[in-house]
Amino acid sequence: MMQVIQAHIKTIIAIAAIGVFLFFITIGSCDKENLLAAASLTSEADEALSGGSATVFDQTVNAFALPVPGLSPEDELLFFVGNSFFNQNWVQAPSSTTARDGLGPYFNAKSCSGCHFKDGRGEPPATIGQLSEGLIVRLSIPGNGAHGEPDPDPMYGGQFQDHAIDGVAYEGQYEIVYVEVPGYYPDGTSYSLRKPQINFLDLQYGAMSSDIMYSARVAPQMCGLGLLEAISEKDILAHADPDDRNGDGISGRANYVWNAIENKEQIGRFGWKANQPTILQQVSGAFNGDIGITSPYFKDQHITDAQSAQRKLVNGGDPEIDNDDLEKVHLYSATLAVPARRNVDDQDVLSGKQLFIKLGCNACHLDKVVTGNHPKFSVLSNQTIHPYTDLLLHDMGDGLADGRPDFQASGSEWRTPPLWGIGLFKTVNKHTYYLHDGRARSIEEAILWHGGEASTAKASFMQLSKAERDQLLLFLESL
Ligand code: HEC
Ligand code: HEC
Ligand SMILES: [Ca+2]
Ligand SMILES: [Ca+2]
Ligand SMILES: [Ca+2]
Repeated sequence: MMQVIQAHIKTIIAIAAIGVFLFFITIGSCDKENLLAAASLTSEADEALSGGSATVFDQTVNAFALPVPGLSPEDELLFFVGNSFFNQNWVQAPSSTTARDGLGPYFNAKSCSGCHFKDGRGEPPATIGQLSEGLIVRLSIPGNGAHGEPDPDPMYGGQFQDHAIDGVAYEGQYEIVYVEVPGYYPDGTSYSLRKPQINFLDLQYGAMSSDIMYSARVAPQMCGLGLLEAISEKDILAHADPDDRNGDGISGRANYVWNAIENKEQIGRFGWKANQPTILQQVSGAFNGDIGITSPYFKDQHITDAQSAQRKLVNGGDPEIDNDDLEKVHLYSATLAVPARRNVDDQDVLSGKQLFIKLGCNACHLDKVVTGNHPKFSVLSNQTIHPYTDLLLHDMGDGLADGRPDFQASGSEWRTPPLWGIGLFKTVNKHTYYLHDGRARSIEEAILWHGGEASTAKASFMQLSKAERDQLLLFLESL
């Protein structure tokens, strides 16, 4: 009996000793130098499930292209028909293929997937005059329309189309030229950022307004959009801090934009400046502006009064895509699943995750959000997701400013983009261009462009050791 008790006491002492040992290791790890030597870190339960149960485990070129698991068989069928509408090229009317004629007269690409290739991230053009692989240039002049929308250029409208159907002159061409801006980390490591400059060329309809403002934007990855739509307005606003009352230098605010389909003002969620309230309006707007296809919601061809000669051209029907087919593309766009994270248990990835929080990146790139009720797809409701966005606008400083307000977003404000999937562009899209206009050639460059409200986070990133910076980047690659 005595021996048993003694044995127990020995065990207790041993456990206590291990406890004290671990305690000191933990204390030590708060010290920056010791981060690498930290005791083994563990991932949270379900950490890999970025989209909750709307997550898929494909890591191939199809990682962004799959439906959320658990759709009804009818919806799954609509998803695949929607997918073919998303991929197919529209053709000039008149044509024997009446289901997909009506391209243009002005356009940037012939299909959605021309820009959202494999539902992934678009890229800036490599050569002048090529069909867009994801970049569009929005235009406006100072002032606002009746619903707070940007005022279009009288001649070229709200978007610059560098393509047109046979017999019509395109609006013009553009080139993007880059200037290298070198810099150094405090530890002496050098880097270089490329600053883009757009030049309009060969304008076919006269000069643009002298006070023209323009904004180049690449196509975002399409995954998880329905989940973002399912987040309640209340939960978005809970993170807004327009007057920075908590004094952390970060003052996210919602964009309020016009829902032209339901005739009401609403929080914007989609697009780089959160200038679109719903997936349906974004999709209909894309058909209209990017491809030249009219729909029940955008009944007019995307041409300005100054271009009204084109109204007499043959169109592809009235409207060119009907409600049924539009709904299929809408369903498709709302039910693309989110790819699961990779390497969540890797010690460097886990250290990188700790750094992400320590640097305050998650003040804007929220790591955990719970969706509300999705009116149509219950699989998207009440999901714990890791989108790494607050869907709010932040002033990102002069370096990233486009100088073109969009509804209530100023010329230097951008919506925090979701970071889910950003480690897969290389696989899906064969490039690693980041930020609104694809100027960053790597995730590292994207961080180095942060300014304004994110200045402190950027400065703290720069203060890290090279090994720590690599850990943070490994974490971001795992998203
Ligand atoms: C010419 C290139 C191009 C084409 C073609 C195109 N898009 Fe886009 N798409 C973009 C760009 C650029 C944005 C970001 C727009 C902005 O920020 O103002 C975008 C944004 C979106 C978004 C919002 C994504 C988000 O994360 O906020 C959706 C949804 C979308 N597009 C769907 C479509 C659909 C559906 C089609 C086909 C009807 C289509 N797009 C065609 C370039 C394109
Ligand atoms: C004040 C809010 C804020 C903070 C803090 C912040 N970001 Fe961002 N982040 C943004 C916004 C807004 C953009 C988009 C800017 C643009 O495209 O011009 C962005 C873009 C990015 C991108 C590129 C995403 C893409 O899809 O192209 C990455 C990567 C990123 N941030 C990582 C980080 C990291 C890492 C940190 C911490 C060191 C951080 N961010 C801190 C707001 C923030
Ligand atoms: Ca048309
Ligand atoms: Ca135009
Ligand atoms: Ca604040």
